[in-house]
Parts: sequence; structure tokens; C-alpha cells
Amino acid sequence: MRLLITFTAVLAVVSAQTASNRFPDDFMFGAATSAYQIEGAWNEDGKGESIQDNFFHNHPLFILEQNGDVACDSYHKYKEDVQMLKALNADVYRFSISWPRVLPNGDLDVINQAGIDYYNNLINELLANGIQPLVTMYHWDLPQALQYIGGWPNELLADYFVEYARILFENFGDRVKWWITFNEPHQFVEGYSVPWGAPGQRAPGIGDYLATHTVIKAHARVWHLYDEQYRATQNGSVGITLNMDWPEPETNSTEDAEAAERARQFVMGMFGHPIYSKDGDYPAVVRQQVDANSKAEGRPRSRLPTFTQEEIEYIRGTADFFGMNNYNVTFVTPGLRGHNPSKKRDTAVITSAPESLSWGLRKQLNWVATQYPGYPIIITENGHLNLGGRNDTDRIEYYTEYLGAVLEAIYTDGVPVIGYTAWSLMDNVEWNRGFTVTFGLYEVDTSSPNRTRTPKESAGFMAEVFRTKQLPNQYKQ
Ligand code: IFM
Repeated sequence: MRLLITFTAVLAVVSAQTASNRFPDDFMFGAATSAYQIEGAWNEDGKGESIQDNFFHNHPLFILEQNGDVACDSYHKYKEDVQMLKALNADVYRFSISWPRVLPNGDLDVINQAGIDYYNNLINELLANGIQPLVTMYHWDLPQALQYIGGWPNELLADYFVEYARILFENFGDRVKWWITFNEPHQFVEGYSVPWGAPGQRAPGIGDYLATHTVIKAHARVWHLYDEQYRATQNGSVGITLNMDWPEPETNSTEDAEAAERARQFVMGMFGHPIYSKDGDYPAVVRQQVDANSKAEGRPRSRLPTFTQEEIEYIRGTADFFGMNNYNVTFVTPGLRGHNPSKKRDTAVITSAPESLSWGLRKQLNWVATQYPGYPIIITENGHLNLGGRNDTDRIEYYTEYLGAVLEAIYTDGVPVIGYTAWSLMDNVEWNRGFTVTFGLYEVDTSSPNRTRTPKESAGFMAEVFRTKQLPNQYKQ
């Protein structure tokens, strides 16, 4: 509530301004990472095994060159990471906590003090350098012990997640004011439908929907826990990060427009509608497609579980802000593709290869603001992939265009965007692609045991944008 009031005041000022290349004074800029992708130290100081450790150790062919065993070695080099953020003039650092580093078995039977110390040290170091932590509780590294009992399709996981969240609020909530429960659930529930991502369970159109159901409930319970027991003393905000490569109709036909909207609802609406919409529950088109297909397949129940009315009301409104990730645009048209059954087939669209087009970010921001009015938006990920190199003018161009689109969304369209964290602070383990592609503002030398970090040209560019809260003068609306 506090946040919404503050934000309304900000919006009033913002909309009174004319289009500008300057972001609002209190706009939060920073960079993002995640635990598996940067920490390394996969089995040090009492850390438990995660599904990512387990999956990439057992399926080395699914990852190129290097897995996350050492990654950027941020477990040992976090002080250097903080200095990099400081050099970027970052207001916030979005990082994730590794659940099995804190609770090696996923449960409260073992609380790993070394893990808690690590995150306390990181948080304290950030604050000592004037940088706010923006903390993701879950960026895909489930304790393997919880996968042995079925992982996210098992509804009991919501209990475990709430208990883990309580440990985080108790230990870090005095200093962490921004919490994200889950990063990109649309992506990680895929691990219950395809073989190439952890935990590699092949139950398309079933396992991913069961996992979705648990994740939404777990998110809502953590928000209520914070709201009821911690908000009054800790005074922070809790949200979730949802992603989408903006689906644009391939042509101006009605069929393509409907296909694009269907794709949006299956990707972002699947999680966004129950949590952020006025009515709650899964989007009508998702419910209808999956129910109809399940029936046609001769099943006695829908592959997509249902919420009770009580659950719908409990879940609706469980967020203080909307975390949004966007990188690309895809062009869509109706059509049946993919395994039968599968989420892809239920969505009934054919999707083009993703393309970097900044207007997609602006359209997506507008879509979110229209579908889910009243929530401040933080762009928690956006960034440019290339094959490496410090002379990354392509990345500077990307950021110039995408940040320009954010300015247009704020000033021309009135979308309440309050922050932006670039993906990523440094080159890191890009999941199946290892270090073979890069997103970093800093280069990481993976051939050196020291994992030497060196700023790229884009780091200098972003440091200036973050310092001045302004795009360079050549950008004009
Ligand atoms: O590296 C990933 C991140 O873990 C989740 N969002 C997309 C990024 C780039 O692919």
C-alpha cells in the first residue's frame, strides 16, 4: 500500500513532465545475476546439491564447455562484484539466494550457517557501498532433496518454500527491502516437460501445469507471510518476476491477433492473471484450451488443475510490484506444433525465432500496465547476447534503444516503471550454453583460476547512464 501511494505521487509528477531522455530522479538502476550462474562453490561449506548441479553433472552433454561448479566464483569474489556495481553507479543489485546453500536438504533439519553468513556478508557489503539488495528467492536451483520427492509438481513444495522464505525474512529482512519470490516460472516449469533443462522430467502439458499450480500457491503464501508477520517491522515489498518475448501478430489478420494474445496469456498471463488481475484465476483462454484438449484426449480431468474460489481470492493481489523480463519479440500465427499433449500445443500458435526489437519492450510494458493496473513495474532483466569481446558497441546500441523504449513507456504512455536491472553484471553460465555466449557488462576470464573481471565498453556506457539517469544526447524523442 505504502508503495502504491508513493508511486501514485511519482506518476503525477512524471505525467506532468514532457517526454525526456532523463529518467525520474528516484528511478532505480542496477544489474542482475543469479546464484547458479555466478557463485560456483557448488559443494563448499555445507551447500547441498541443487537440481542444476545434479542435472548438469549427470547430463554433461546438455551444457557447453563449463557448468556452474566454479562459474564466476562469486562465492569467493563477492567483494569484487560489489566494487564492479559501485563503478557502475548502481542503485540496486538483483541477485538470487541459493536455497540449498542455506538449507542443504531444502528442509529445516539443517540450517547452513556458512550459507547465511555468505549472504549476510554480501548484503552488508552492498549496503556499505550504498547499493540496495533486490533479492530473488528462487532462480531455478531447487535443492535436489526436494526433487527426490517430485519437485514442484508436488504441492507439499509450497510448505517447504514458505519455511525457506521465513528463514530469509528472519535473517535478512532487516536489510532487504525488495523481494522477488520466483524468477521466470514460465521458464523453469519447463524442466517438468522437456529433457534438456533441470530436472529434465518429461511430462509435457501435465508436469509443467502441476508445477505452475504449486508455484502460484507458494508465491501467494509467501506474500501473505510477509504481509502478516514481517511487513510492519521490515517495511519492504514482495513481488514475482514474469518473462515474455513479446508475441506480435505475424500479419494484421484477426486470427494472428488472437494467436498473439493467446500466446501472451499462456506465457505471462498463466502466472500474472491469478496474482495481478482484478478477477484472479487462470486466464479464461488458457482454462478453455486446456480443458477442451484434455476432454478430447479422453481424460477424466483437465491437465491444468483448478483453484477453489477461496484459493482464487487468497492468491489475487498478492504482490507489491510487478517484476518483468523482456529481451525479444517473436511473431506468431495460429497453428499446432509440439508434442501432444504440451503447453505449446495447447497454446496453438507457431512462433518465429526471437528478434531483438526494442518496441517489443514498450508494447509489453503497456500490456502489463493494462492487464494489471495499479502495480509499479521493475524491469528485472533485459540485455544483449553476443559471442564475447570487450568492444561491445552492439550491446551499447541495444541498451540505448531499449532504454529509449522504457522512457517512451514512462513519459508517452504513462506506464509506471520504477526500476531497471540489466542482465547481466558479468558474463556467466548461460544455462545449456555455458559461457559460450555472453550478456555481461563485465567480461569474466574463465580460463584463469582467478576468474578475472574486466569492464567492457558497455560498462562505461551504463555507468554514465546510471550516474546521470539519462540517455546520452544523441537519443531524442
Ligand atoms: O540467463 C538468463 C536468466 O537466468 C533468466 N532470464 C534470461 C537470461 C538470459 O537468457
